[in-house]
This record gives sequence, structure tokens and C-alpha cells, in this order.
Amino acid sequence: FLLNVFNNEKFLLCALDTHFIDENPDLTKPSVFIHNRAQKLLMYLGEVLVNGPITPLGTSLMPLKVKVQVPELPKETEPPPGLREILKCEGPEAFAKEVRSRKNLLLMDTTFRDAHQSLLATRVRTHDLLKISPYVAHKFSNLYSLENWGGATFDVALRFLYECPWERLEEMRKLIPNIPFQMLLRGANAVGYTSYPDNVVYKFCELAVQTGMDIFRVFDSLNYLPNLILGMEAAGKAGGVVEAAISYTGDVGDPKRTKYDLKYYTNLADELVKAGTHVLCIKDMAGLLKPESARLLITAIRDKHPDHPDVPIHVHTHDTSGAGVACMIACAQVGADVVDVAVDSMSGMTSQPSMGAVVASLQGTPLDTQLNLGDVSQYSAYWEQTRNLYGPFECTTTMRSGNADVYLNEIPGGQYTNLQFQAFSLGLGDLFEEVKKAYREANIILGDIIKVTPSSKVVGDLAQFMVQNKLSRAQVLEKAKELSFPKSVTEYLQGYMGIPHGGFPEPFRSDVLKDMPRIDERPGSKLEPLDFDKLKAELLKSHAKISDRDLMSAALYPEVTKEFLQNRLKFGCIDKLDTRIFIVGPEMGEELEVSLERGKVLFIKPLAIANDLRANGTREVFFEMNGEMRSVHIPDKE
Ligand code: 3PY
Ligand code: ZN
Repeated sequence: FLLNVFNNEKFLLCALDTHFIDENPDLTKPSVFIHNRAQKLLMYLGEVLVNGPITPLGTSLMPLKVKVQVPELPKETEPPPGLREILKCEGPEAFAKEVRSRKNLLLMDTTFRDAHQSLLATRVRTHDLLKISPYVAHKFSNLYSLENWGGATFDVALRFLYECPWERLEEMRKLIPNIPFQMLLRGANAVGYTSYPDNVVYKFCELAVQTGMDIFRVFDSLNYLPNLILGMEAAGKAGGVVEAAISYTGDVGDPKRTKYDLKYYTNLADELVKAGTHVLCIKDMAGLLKPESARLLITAIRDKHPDHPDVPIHVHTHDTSGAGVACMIACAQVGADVVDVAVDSMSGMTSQPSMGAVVASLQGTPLDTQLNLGDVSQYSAYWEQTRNLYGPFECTTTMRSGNADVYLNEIPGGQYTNLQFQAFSLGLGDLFEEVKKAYREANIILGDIIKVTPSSKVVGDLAQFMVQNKLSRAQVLEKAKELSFPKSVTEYLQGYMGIPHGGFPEPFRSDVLKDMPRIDERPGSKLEPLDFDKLKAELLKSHAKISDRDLMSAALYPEVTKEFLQNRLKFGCIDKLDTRIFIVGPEMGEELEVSLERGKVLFIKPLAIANDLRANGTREVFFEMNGEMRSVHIPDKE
């Protein structure tokens, strides 16, 4: 029977769905599952061997053939307790109180999220995160938190890595029970780029907490309070720690930058504390803080506002200019409780400042982080080797050093490397200089706005539009009635993201929009609640089972999730493949060891690809798997 199954053309082409299993209950026996999974893996490997990488590559750098060493741990010992114990036993308020009472500086490690979002186009896979997770649990139990979810990771996992973000969270949780997990929630945009109906944001946070999330850093790309409060309420109602973030722009140390001055930030801090945040975050997404401005800002929030002396302050930055370590130390010295760092080999440039540098700088001082430099160095060695696997997404192909011109253009970390990469891939290195200048001008046209996902895209799109059409700021303003602006720009001006501080720029807005409709309240408040039952029924038309997680993914990213579900059905557990193999496939004759689960290891060796194309357009690919010959038929896309 099994041989028949495996030789069945429909099976080999994976044109079957799980109804096939329902109709053949024998197949649910464990050994059959393994074979089924193995066959699907061969389909994936065959696909990559015949048609090339299925995930789009960004650079010509190939993943290196390295065997990554995972630092050893004493066997069978439990990781030491961390701050999560207080959170779980006593709740978010007690957690915040404990954080505030600590005299030393606490760190959040961003290596699992923002660092790779900023350096490697968010491509780090669950496989590589899980390998180092036990080490993190054992050696970094003193962390305030590990930022490991949210932001762009959700979308990229589904879209480009063909893996389930929920499974990633669940698996990390199993291996790291002691350190609080932190995610980035884009307020009313959840982990997307646009406003969702409120019930989607609430349900998303609920499921995130159930799957293992603890702390929600909630921001809004315009610091628009109604959007922020929606996100805060959703995170709080789900039982999470609410860490409301003030997105920072401008320079509070520059008396000429009056739009975002100390008063603006302290007022916003008051509003967020009033709205019940457990922790207050300063989110410096472009790395614009300078040490002296950072001191002014933290001091103003901490000391000049005796109404909220108990709220811990957590500072986030990017090291784009190179001043990140100095800034974070300055913040700590004037009363910040927590700062963000990434492990050394994943730090610097558009990523966060270096963990090792901060740990070493504060050793033996009252702010000592209590982390061990030797442990940091082993952790860093793991990532240094692992980073070699992600060459195709490496920002260093275009970015070789930090650049203090970020103080002029104010481009957020993730977007900086993206825009640079786009310019270089068009073979136009000079273009990036022009785009950076235009970005600054576009920001002024739009009224000097907060720039972070998704408002940063509006500024970036306008900048590229100006460069492409060779338009100066004066020309854009003058011809605003006639120009055909990018959709993101018109939607922004219509109010789809919320209302910016100081309102929309006039007469530019009226010139662009003419009689187009305007939204003058929280955009999500206009949206009908999503009908989850209807969405599920629709998905069930092509899938035998839809979990709550898949349903939630589909609520956020309907098309991306549909494709992900199809791929999962077709290729199975490709998350188990090593990263080089996942990205570019194996070499002919290379033996792969794929661990499906404890004690279930497959040894796969690709042997050959048939020269002849079959009449149905497929090509046969031959493998040896656990000593037996196998072949799959892959439609050749050429
Ligand atoms: C995100 O929204 O993904 C960010 O990292 C913003 O800074
Ligand atoms: Zn960031």
C-alpha cells in the first residue's frame, strides 16, 4: 500500500491535500508520517535543485559551508530563574516594580528580532534561533527581556521563510522558560503595515500571550495617541506587560528643532503613564539620540515629572551613527532602567549597540549589568558563524561602516539598509546619496513627521518619487495639484495612519487630495470587526484543518498566509533543514543530516538530476535516503 502511495503521481507532485489522509487512515501511523514528511522534503530539495532558490536572494553572496559550533552547557541542569518568574507569579505591576528597584542596568537583547531585521533583512530562521536558545536561557537569565518576535518577523517568516511565526514563538518558549519575551507591536497595525479592525488586534495579542509572549512594546508611527492606546489596551487585556513607546525624532538638544522638544516628549510620556503603561519606552528607531540629548530627555521624563517616578524607562536605539554605546551609557547614568543591545557580532551600524561593549564599559560600576563577558563572547561567536549562512541578505555588501549623516536624513535603521540596497542593486551607488538628501526634503514637505514603519515608507516613497522625477522640494510643492503621487503618500494625507503631531501640511494636503475623502479620527474605529468564522470557512475550502494560529495569520496577511499554507502542505517541515540547504539547496553528492524530531534523523544525498525533460514538463531528481533510492518529479519552470 505504501509503495503504491509513494509511487502515486498525485502524491509525488503533492497535488493532494489532507483529505487524502482522511481517506487513508493507515497513513496516520507514525512511521508513515515520517515517510510522508521525508518525501515532502525531497520535493523541496528537488524544487530548489531544478528551479533554484524559492526564497528570493538579495545579494550575490552565497551562504558559506560552515559547521556552526553551539557553545556547550552542563547537561540536565535547569536554567536559573529570571525576571519572568516574578512576572508569572505576581503580574505586570510587580514585574515593573522589580525592574525599577534594580540598581544595576538591565539589558534587552534584540539579537533575535531587531538586529537581524536591521542587518539581514529579517531572514534569520527559527532553526538557528532554537539552536542557541538553551545557551541564552542558561547564561543570560539576568536579561530584562529577549526581543524575539513582532515587527517584520511575522510577515517575513510566512512570506520568505515558509515557517509559522507562532510555532517559532512556542518553540523558543519551551527552550527559554525563564527570560521574559518581548515583541514589537505596531499599535493599531499589529504586526502589519495598515490599520486592522480592533477585534483583530485584541485577538492577536491574546494568542501571542497564550503562545508565550510577555512584554509588548507598543508604538505608533505618528505617536498618534488613539492608535497607541488601542494597542496598549489589547496587550494589557491579554495579560501582557504594556511597554508603550514614544517614537523619537529630531534633537531635543537643538534649540532650533522646536517641533519635537522636551515638552512634546514629556507631555506624551504623561499621557502614556496616565493610560496605564507598565513600562515607558523611548524608541529611537533611527539612532538620532546623542549622549547629551539623551541625558536631557531621560532627565526631563524621570526627574521633572514627579507624577511617575515609579515607571521604569527602557531605551531603544540603533547604532547607525556609531554613537549608540555612548548614548545608552548616558541614558543609564541619568536613570534609564533598561537599554537595548544586540550581541557583538550582530550589533553596530543599523542594528543595536554592542552588548559586549556595554557590559564591559559598566563592569565594576554601580550600573554593572551582571552579565559575564566570556558568555557574551561565546554567544557572539555562535552568531558570527551563523551570520555566514545569511550572505544573500547581508547588509554589509553595501554598508561598510556607520554614518553620522543619519542625523541629517533621520532614516530608521531597517529602512536605511533597504534603501541603500535598492540603490546599489540598480547599480546606482550615487543614487543612495540622492535618495538620502531627498528623504530629508520629503520629510519637510510632509511637515517633519515621526518616521517609523509605516510612516517611514511614505517619506521613502516620496523621496524616491522625487529622485526618479528629478523634482526639488520647491517643484513638488508648486506642482502638487498636477503630480501623480505614490499611493502611500495620498493615503497618508487622507489620514489612513492617523493624525500627525501639528496636523497635516497645508496647502500641500489640499493640493494633493483635492476632493478625496479625509479621515479625521482613529482609522481602525471606522473598520467593521473581522468575521473570523467566515474567514475560517473560506480557508477550509482548500485545507482540511485550520488552526487558530493559521486563522490569525490569515486575518493579518490573507494572501501571504494562503501561499504559506499551500507550501506547508507541499513541502512539510522545511524548517528542519539547515539554513544553507534551505536557501540554496545541497550540492550533488552532499550528505545531509536532517533531524525531524528526537531520534528521527534522515540522511539524504542528492544523486542526480535527469537530463531528459518528461513529456509532462517534469524532471526526475534522484536521491539516496537512509540508504534507499528515491526520486521525485519536479515541474521544470524553464
Ligand atoms: C518595525 O516596525 O518593524 C520596526 O522595527 C520599527 O522600528
Ligand atoms: Zn528598532
